[in-house]
Parts: sequence; C-alpha cells; structure tokens
Amino acid sequence: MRNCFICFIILFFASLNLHAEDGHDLWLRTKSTGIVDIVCEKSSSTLNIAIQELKQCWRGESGTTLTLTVKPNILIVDDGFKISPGEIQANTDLGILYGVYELLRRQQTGEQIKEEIFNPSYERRLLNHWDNLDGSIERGYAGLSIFWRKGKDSLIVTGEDKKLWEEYARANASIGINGTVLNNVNASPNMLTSEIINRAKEVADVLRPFGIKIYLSVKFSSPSLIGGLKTSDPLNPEVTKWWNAKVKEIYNLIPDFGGFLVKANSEGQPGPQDFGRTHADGANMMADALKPNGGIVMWRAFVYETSGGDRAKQAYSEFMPLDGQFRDNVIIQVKNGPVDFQPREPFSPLFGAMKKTSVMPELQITQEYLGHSIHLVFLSTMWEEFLQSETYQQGKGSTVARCTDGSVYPQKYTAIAGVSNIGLDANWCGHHFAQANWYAFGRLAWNNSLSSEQIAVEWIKLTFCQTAENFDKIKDPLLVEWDLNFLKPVKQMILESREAAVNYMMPLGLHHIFAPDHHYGPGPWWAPKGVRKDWTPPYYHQADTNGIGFDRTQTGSNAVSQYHEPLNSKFNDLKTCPEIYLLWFHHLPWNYKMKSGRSLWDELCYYYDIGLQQVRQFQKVWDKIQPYVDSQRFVEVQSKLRNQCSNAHEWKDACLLYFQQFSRQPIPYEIERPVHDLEYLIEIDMKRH
Ligand code: GCV
Repeated sequence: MRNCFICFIILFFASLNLHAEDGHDLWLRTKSTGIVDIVCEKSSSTLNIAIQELKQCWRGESGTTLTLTVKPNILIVDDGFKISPGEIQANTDLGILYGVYELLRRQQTGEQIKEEIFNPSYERRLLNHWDNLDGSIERGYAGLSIFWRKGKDSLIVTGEDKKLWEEYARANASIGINGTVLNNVNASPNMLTSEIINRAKEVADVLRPFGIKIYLSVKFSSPSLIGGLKTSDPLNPEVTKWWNAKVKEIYNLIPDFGGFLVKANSEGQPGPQDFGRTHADGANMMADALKPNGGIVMWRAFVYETSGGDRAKQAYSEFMPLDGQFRDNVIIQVKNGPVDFQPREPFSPLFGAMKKTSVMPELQITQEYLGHSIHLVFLSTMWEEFLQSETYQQGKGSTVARCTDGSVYPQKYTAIAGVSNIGLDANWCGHHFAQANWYAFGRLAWNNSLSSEQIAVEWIKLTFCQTAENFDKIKDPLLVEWDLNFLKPVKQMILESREAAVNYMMPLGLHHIFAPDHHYGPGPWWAPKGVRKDWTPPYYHQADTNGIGFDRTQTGSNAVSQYHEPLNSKFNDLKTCPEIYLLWFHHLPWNYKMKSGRSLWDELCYYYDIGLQQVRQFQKVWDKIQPYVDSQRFVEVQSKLRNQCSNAHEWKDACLLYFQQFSRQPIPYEIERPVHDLEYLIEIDMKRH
C-alpha cells in the first residue's frame, strides 16, 4: 500500500509541469490564493509597495481585514514592527513593509502568526558590491555588474536597468537589507566624478522606496587624482575643502546618501599613512565632511604590512592603539576572521576589544575562497559560528553578535556588511544554492541570533516548494511527502555543506593554501621567489619534515595574546585548543596524537577523505530529489555538483600528495588511493573549469 502511495506521489510530481525555471524569482515566487482587505490611513511609495505585496502574495484566509498602522511605539526599535493576525504596526513606513514581508513569509512557510515584535539586530544592514565601473566584479562569479557597464551607453539608464534595480531592491527589502555600497573597495577615483555620481543618483532613486540607502567606496587619493590638488593629505585644508564640496555635491543629488566605505593603506591602496597620518586622521576628516548630513564612514581594518610578522595579528596591532580616537560617525569594518575570509578562521580579536569605537562585521557572501559559484556551500553555518563565538570581553555571553549589535557596549551606530554575490546572471548568484547565502546574510543581519537551520528551512520552502504550478496542488499528504523527500534531505545537505568544504579544502585549522590569484583550487606548493611571503601558502601551513601548522602560541607569534582570557590560554594550550583551530594556532609533529587516537597525519587524511565522501553524498541526495524540482534547476545544480565532486577529489589528492612529501608516511590503507599525480595537479593549477 505504502509503495503504491509513493508511486502515486512520484507520478504526481512527474505529471506536474515542472517547467524550466531560471531561478530569477529567488525566494519571492509565491502568488496570492485569496483576497485581503487592507486598511491603511497613510500613503507613501513605501506603503504602496507594502499594499501591492499583500495583494499579490496573500496566502492567508480570503477576506481577512489587515490594518497597517504607522504610529510610535517605544517597544519597536528603528524600522522594527509588530505583527498580529489582523494588524501590522510600526514606527515607520519601512517598518510596515518589513512587517508585510515577515507576515507573507510566515504564511508561505506555515509558521505561526501571533502577536510579536521584531526588532533589527543592526541598524545598518549592507551589501558591499565589489563592482568596477567597467562592469567587471572583483571576486564576482555571477556575471557582470547590475549597476555599471562599459561602452558608449555606460551612463544611459534604460528601462531594463530600472526594472532590474527594482527587483534587486525588492529582494533586499524582503530580507531587511537597507543599504548597498555600489562599487568596489578597490575604488576607482572616477567614482566621484559628476557623471558617475549622477548614475548613482539614478540607482538611489529606484532603491529609495524599498528603504535602501546607497553608499560609495572612495579612493583616498581622489583629491589629487581627480581634484587637481597636489596632495591628498587629510590634514591639508585644501583637501578638507575638496571633500566637503564633494560631499555637498552628492547630498544635493542624493539627500539620503549613506556615506563612504574606505579601504586605505591596504594591498597597495592609498591612505593617510602615505602622508604620515593615522587611520583616525583619515577617517575623521571624511566623517566631519559627512556629519552635517548624517552620513557615516565605514573604515576597513583589513590591513597587513609587507614587513613580515604574523599577518593574523596586524589589524589588531594597528587599530587597537587608535581606539577612542575616531569620530562617532566612523565605524571600523572588520572581516570576520583575522586573515581573509578563509573557509574557517577563529573570529578577529578586534571584536569586543575596541570598546570606545563602533565596530561592524564584514562577511563575504561571494565565495572567493569557497568554490566560487561552482561549489554548493551554505555559508549561514559559518556566520552563525562566527556570530556566536564567545569573546569573553565582558565575561561569558559577550559573543561577537552581542559585542557588535550594541548589547555589550553602546555604539552610536551598529552595522553589518556582506560582500555581495550578485551579478547579471539570470539566477543572480551563479549557483541556485548561492541565493541561499544572500538570503541568509539578510536574515542574520536582521536577527543575529537566528539559527542556520531555521534560515535553511525558510529558504528551501520559499525557493523550491512554492513554484506556482505545484504549490496549490500539493495538499497536506503530499506536503508531508515533500517535507520528507525534499526538505529534509536538502536541509541536511546544505547544513553540512560548509563543513564538507572545510574538510576537503583545509581541515584542522589549515588556511590560505589556495592557488594564487583565483583562490579556487589547491596550491599548497605555490611560493615563487620574490613574491611577498604572506601571499604564499607555505607561509600559512609551515609544513616541513618536522610537522605542520602556524605557531601562534605564546612562544610563537603570540597571536593568542590578542584574545581575551580564557581564550588566550585556551588557544595556547594544546590540551584545550579546539581541534578545528589546531593548525591555526600550533605547529605540530606529524605523529602528534589526536583526540581520535589517530596521528595528525592520519587524521588529516581522514578529513580530506570525509570531505570528498560528503560531496558524493550530496550528489546522491540531489539525484534523488529530481521528481520534486523543475528540470532546469535540477540539471544545473546536478552539473555543478559533478564539478564540485571532481574538485574535492583534486583538493584531497593535491594536499595529501604534497604534504606526504614532508610526513613521509603512507595514506591510511582503508582510504581510497589518490587518482591524480601531484605533478599533474601542479601543472593544471586547477584553473577554473
Ligand atoms: C577587494 C582579498 C581579495 C581581494 C579583495 C581584498 C579586500 O585580498 O582577494 O580581491 O579586494 O581581500 O577585501 O580588500
């Protein structure tokens, strides 16, 4: 009987028109199933969007009356909102729009709707686009920029541009994102020319009703590069005057302009240190210019000198002495880890340590170090691990999340940024599952204590269950089958996917052993003469015949000392250092005995192998869900998983064969033998397939 039922289910789904589906609709694909009467006394472009969304996507009881009330409520913070079955209440129009998206999401995912207040964790929730003015995107894997292009029509704003920007704005608003930096932190000085500012204004006009402010990355040396000045010294009065005038020009066009993002004295970018000034001098000069209009400066702490030392220590060493010297409209933007968006890093010790300065986390949604748009890697679990990390700065409970959202220290402004993975590809992100990372970033920026499991369930339901054709036909028993045969295995797969990537790329605290430049495949051997040591993998893995790992203990680089006790001692002591960070903090002999009882070498082999097995399992999971997904997304994901699997195999073989030259030990015999030669892997350098 049960078999018959399963056959019926399969036939049912097969008979549905699981039509081609390019993924452009993201998680916003539902259509209304009934009528809602909306009572709203106010009118504005934002409220009009809210009303339109309700009419288009209502899945509650038909004929319900819903009141939208904009009125001050001290329990509601900023653009937060209160939902109850018959009313959405907020301080602002934008709060109402957010409330509408929350209500609709709950209707679609079957979550309870009861009286509840939702307040944002961070006041500013931003995407950072690393888009260049010629339309290319640094570390972008989903096509060209949606904002910029080269060629003679580069400044013309077409109807298509506006439509796309509006869809982009809607998607962002639906997950609470309220700011976007339109261009690369490696900024072109031309960003501040009048013609480009004009185009930025056009974008701002489209984004505004959705509550999204625009910000710009600026090049520190703009005054001399485009302003005709002899210097860009932040303490020079002419320079100050130039920035003041530029800021005025921007606000004349974009009255709600958010502010500047600055990468200074980092990876060759100019900055105040070029003039003997400090980061604080540079940031404050811009902050003063922006202050009268309420703008802010997001000043990045991603700095590391060429002069050696442990790169992981440098941001802390450079910025801690400046704590307290920044204007209150400066926020220091700090990458989650102390090195650079690696598959796994401990949190940057700057979080919680700077007590008199606003600090905001920077996450990377685009998968520079996590398989680009080829590998299926759900980053929410990585960000959850980061946000929930204990800093101990004010005792237990001082998590990174609480140290940055104003719960532990008062911050004039709170913010979080994610480096965008969006481009002109039809599905926006290059990989259908990379959309989940955009979604997860927005959800965590709104509520930094959400669990990845909840985010995963929401995203899967919204993205896959609601295709217009099948959702209405799937009545309860079928939905139960869908839960069991699609939701459950896909959820498990994505929740495991980041750990799998860590396993097949760099387990046990290894980091930055990528091939150079493209940062896609393995390159633990890469160290040409004359290249900066801290740009080469051997600097990070330190493998030799004695062992492997970077010694950051008190007797090594002493990076552990930048962490608050008891973390300093915990990371320093081999007995207490979590094994996930082992080779981040310790250099250990190949025969070091792990908690599992295996030697370090054997354990490394096992982890690489487990990572590969996990991807093979993902392939099986995906093939099995075919009846429940449209053909286009099925085939496209299937093909990416094939690539990911062969890449995982290359990662495993490359790293094990390379490190084996130092460990001089066999790969445990129960583990599958390598199928590639090291010479071959070095030769192909795993250029993008
Ligand atoms: C925008 C890494 C990336 C660079 C990036 C830099 C940064 O080094 O490889 O592409 O530049 O980080 O965050 O500034």
